[in-house]
Amino acid sequence: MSKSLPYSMKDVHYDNAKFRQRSVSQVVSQVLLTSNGKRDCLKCSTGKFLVLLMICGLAYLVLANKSAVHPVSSGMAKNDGSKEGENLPIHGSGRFRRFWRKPPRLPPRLSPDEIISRNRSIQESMKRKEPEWVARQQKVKDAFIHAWSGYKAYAMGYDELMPLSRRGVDGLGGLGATVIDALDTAMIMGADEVVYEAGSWIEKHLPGRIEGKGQVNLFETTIRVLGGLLSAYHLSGGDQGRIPEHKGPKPSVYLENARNLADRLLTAFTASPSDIPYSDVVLREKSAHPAPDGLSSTAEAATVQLEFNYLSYLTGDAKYSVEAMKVLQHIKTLPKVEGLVPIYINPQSGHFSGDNIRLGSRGDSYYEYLIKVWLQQKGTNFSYLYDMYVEAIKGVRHLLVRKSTPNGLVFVGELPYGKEGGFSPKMDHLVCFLPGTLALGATKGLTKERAMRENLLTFEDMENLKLAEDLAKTCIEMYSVTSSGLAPEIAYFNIEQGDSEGGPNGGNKSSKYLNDIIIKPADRHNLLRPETVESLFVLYRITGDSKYREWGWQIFEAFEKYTKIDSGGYTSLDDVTVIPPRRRDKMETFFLGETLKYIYLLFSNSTTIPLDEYVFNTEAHPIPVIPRSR
Ligand code: DMJ
Repeated sequence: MSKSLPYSMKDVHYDNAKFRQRSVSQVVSQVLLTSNGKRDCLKCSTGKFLVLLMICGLAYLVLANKSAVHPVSSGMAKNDGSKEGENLPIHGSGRFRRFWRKPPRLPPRLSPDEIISRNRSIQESMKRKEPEWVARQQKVKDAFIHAWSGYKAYAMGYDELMPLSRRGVDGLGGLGATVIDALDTAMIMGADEVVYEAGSWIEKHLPGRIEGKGQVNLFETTIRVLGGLLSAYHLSGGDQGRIPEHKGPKPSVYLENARNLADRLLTAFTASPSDIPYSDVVLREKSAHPAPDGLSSTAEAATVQLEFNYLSYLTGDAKYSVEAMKVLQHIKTLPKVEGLVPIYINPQSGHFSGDNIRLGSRGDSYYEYLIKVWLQQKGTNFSYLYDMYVEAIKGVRHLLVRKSTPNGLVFVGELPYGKEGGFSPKMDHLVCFLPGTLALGATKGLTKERAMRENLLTFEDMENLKLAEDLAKTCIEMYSVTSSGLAPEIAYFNIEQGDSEGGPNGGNKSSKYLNDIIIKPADRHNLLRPETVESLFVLYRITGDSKYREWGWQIFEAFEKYTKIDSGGYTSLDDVTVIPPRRRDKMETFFLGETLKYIYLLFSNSTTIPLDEYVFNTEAHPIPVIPRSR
């Protein structure tokens, strides 16, 4: 398989930004050497000589023009901290140094294409007035209340609802995961009754569950339950959050439960002989053990730090943060493949296991937390996380990003046998978290406009933002390509020249990408996952482009049409390529915790959970950025 299509600068239309970073000499020679005469001229040595002569002549003219360079006044020099000796007039060889030195980097500007598309978006959103988005947002809130009503009627206190058989099931250890995952969504939406019901259940039942339940998975329990409790504590005003008025118990109830739970989860770290925690904890015994195959998922071990750090901040007890951060400090020291890591790690040895590299299951949120933990700890000494993130994304672009044929969708594939093995054009829906993470990493939560105005974006940031937008488009096409308008769990992308397998049976025949996206029979299910709407939300906040809102609405409508159950709740599907799609009888907790929350926020204004003040944990629980002063 060809490896000749890495996603790199040549695919990015930011010539404007590239150009603005070049020195005068580079610009002059580029102009000369890219003119029409280039080919003919360079064929003969006289031509080459003439071109050189022109460059030298131009250089001389520029230098002659700049011969009188005035020093800055010493007063100013002191103000900006420079030494007096540095302010001597520039003479002789100094002129040359000045000439060859790169000019100060100017802020990248929007390309003409971007300006046109932005203006179009603004006009479109003017057409669709804000009240319409408010009405749509209300529909999302109604959907949330419908989901909750099914859960409350048939599964209250269970982890998940089985909406078709109208009963509950404990798939996550029995802590009532849906109650806790849904709570902060209800707070954000102002669904007071749900806040009251969920809050009261937590106050009454959760302490007993934490003390009495058996085995839970460290990662799932941290991101859903611990994350949900911490966010509820903050949003209910526990640490002067933004929504001080709420129904339900005192905020301290959430923090006490969080602490009690985390004290037990900590055994996963302390029982392990390395810095990598065991995957499972037995809550009532306060003990921990490895998974049956002895391995931890890399993403799981590296996706608990936001939650443990915030708990340490709130309680003043450093032990949670210390244990969790050891994982990332340890992974920093391990050999990687251009910043990319295998999806398994051995808690006995502390080393990676196998060569399988992917940004889908078991790999995904490792990359997400590198940048988010750094953002959470802004201003402190965690710059190694930012460096790891930057290196990893370079690796993603170089080794994993390709374009499909015939229509050039940009996608992220896998290296199941490492860098030396073959490339697999497989992309899990889970990878659709990446556009949002890339956009966040580029602007650090600011709008693109502001980041550009303040000259905060490097060329690489621009490149990552462009990749984010391309990947978001691919993710939305994974929905549009099926008959139901809902994405499959996994898609393969056509990278062969010539005919493909002809797209999914029962695919949406109006999709231009039928030949680019292949959906295998075993991968046609949909678990109501949030990753695409998560990225649409982040990209909308950052770019202001209303197409992301329109795409989110399309997805919401498809959920409404095919997954809503009249008696209450929404269900996962078995096959998104047939109409009507076969149904699966499960409402995952993240449908309330993440999917509906992100769609709701997509239609909200940017002051609701601003992206430069909060980081969302991987289960969409907003956690405030830790203030610098403490
Ligand atoms: C969620 O539990 C989290 O987003 C996790 O990081 C990945 N999988 C699910 C949602 O799909």
